[in-house]
Amino acid sequence: MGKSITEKIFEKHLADGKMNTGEEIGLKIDHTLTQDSTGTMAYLEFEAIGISQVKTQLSLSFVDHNMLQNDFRNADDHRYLQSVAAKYGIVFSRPGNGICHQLYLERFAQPGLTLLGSDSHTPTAGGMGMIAIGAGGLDVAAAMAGEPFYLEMPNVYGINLTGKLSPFVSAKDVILEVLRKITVKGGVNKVLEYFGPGVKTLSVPERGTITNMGTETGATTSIFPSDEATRQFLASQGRENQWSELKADENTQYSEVLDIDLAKVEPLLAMPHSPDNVKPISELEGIPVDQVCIGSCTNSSLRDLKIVSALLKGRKVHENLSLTVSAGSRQAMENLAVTGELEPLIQSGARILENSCGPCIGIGQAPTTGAVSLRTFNRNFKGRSGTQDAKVYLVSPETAVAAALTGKITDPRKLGVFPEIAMPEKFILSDAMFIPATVDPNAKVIMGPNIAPLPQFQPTPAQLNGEVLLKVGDNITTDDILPGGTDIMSLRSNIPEISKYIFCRIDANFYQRATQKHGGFIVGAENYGQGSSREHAALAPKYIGVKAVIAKSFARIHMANLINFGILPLTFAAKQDYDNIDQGDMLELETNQLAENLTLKNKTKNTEIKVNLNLSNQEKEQIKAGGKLSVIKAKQK
Ligand code: MIC
Ligand code: SF4
Repeated sequence: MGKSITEKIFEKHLADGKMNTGEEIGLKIDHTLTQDSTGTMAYLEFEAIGISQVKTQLSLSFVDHNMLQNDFRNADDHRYLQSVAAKYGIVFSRPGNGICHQLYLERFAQPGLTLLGSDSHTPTAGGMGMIAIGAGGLDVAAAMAGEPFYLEMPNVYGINLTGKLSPFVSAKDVILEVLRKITVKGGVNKVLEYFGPGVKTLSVPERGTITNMGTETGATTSIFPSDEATRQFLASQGRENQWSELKADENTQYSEVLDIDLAKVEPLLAMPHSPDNVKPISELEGIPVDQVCIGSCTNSSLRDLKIVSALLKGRKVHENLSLTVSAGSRQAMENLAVTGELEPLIQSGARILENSCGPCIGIGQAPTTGAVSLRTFNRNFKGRSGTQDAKVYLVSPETAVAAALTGKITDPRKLGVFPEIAMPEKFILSDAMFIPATVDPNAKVIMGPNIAPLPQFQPTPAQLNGEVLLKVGDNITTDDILPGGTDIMSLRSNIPEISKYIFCRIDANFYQRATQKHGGFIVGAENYGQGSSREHAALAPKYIGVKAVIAKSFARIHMANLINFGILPLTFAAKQDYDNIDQGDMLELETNQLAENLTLKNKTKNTEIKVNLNLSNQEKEQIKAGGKLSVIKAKQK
């Protein structure tokens, strides 16, 4: 049987285990990346491991999320990150340089390598033919210390692309089509591997849009072959020597295959409040729009900005609507400026924002009350924009411009002739905002007053007792557990303070109740913890005494984060038992050496519920120790 690209890269990087689907394997990690809002914690953890420099080929630290400097906190975090980078051999991307995934794709991604990033959209680099995986900060810290990254060997799910996209239909519509078909949990424990004759019609940044948002299916990662288009992109970035060809063998057997004829893909939108709530534009045309935001790690490449510029040229943004544009990188912005393509944006009335995540994570540009906001981003969870009752739709750049010009949801194919855009053979390279890696044992790490010490946890006791502090439904996101937005995100390096906001948008009294009861249990349903990689959504609950989460199923990264901090991720043996447990019930669990089948006593209802705990031996060791950090520390000694 032939091998998929995924298997080929996994095989080359296999550090532990056997590549049998569902079994735990350890992968050697070549590159790591962090961004500021997960990075401060990752580097506090890395420092706690106690080694003198990173052991990876390349580690990068980006600042792109917490960009507002309303007070000292974010600025202090940036300074901390820069000082850590200078000490331990990490490349530092200065604030203002751009969004980690876009910058990484342009300047560092290389076919055949592995990347672990403390951000869930790290799979963007799969567009370059890499295995790029999102993980919690502690897993990235461990990888920087040379530890393999452990994961369940995923199924390799093939997506066969044929045909060619029609004018005004773009890569975003392709991934929305995938989401429409497989939903926000259809990718769990799978790598989405693209193949087929349609692949060559897509450039690397377009592939990056698709692999970026593969994250929304819950996939471990997504990957494209490395081919002539990859070579061309690397050449345009002055990195042709880093190219190598990568393709699946002819007779590869994927676990399943999804066929997509690119010629048949239409402009699509993901309706509020889930990325898989996808509808064709024909069903939604005419809805008045209040805001349009173009950018984010999904749609901010030079290709996307050029299309936006060409479509806006000579036209004005509708007077009832605000249009924002944020480039993914300084490089994209500079290349747009030198060809005169920035000017049409300015003249149209677009509000040009900094090269950063910005409105995507509620850092500025919150929509008006009840607004309809069309965004080229990847997530539209309720409240994520900063306005609880805003209705956020996810769209392509082409659909975004059509709405910006007409003031309502409009099929972009009505904009006339699709403009030709020319991509540069050689980009103007703009690397001045990267500070190269240095190792200086004497360098001082500078910590501001908002950076609190890492909490220490006790080993997990043999019996867990407590109340069900909260019962929630399906698809609870990490934004629900610990929201984004300016105020809360400035507390990312301060666990005692940020823990006050756990579940604050779902239940304003949660923190008070949980701390009064000295912690307890959370009950979730399907796909608990979908969305981001933020380990704070596990670390902060642990800090206030959450002992276990009992759910019907978990999202991959969040489950790993729970284990990393010693919270038991239990699944109902029979899903209907979800109905036999209520908020306020008193529970008791004999952890029984963390066996696979456990019995949960519901003391309030006087019943017993069977639950499962699927942990590898090393995960058991970590849970017993009260978290992964002490286990890694001991190993490094
Ligand atoms: C997101 O898009 O939700 C974030 C903000 O980029 C997160 C990381 C974080 O919470 O800091 C992610 O996707 O992992
Ligand atoms: Fe930033 Fe949004 Fe991408 Fe997250 S999804 S990395 S917040 S641009």
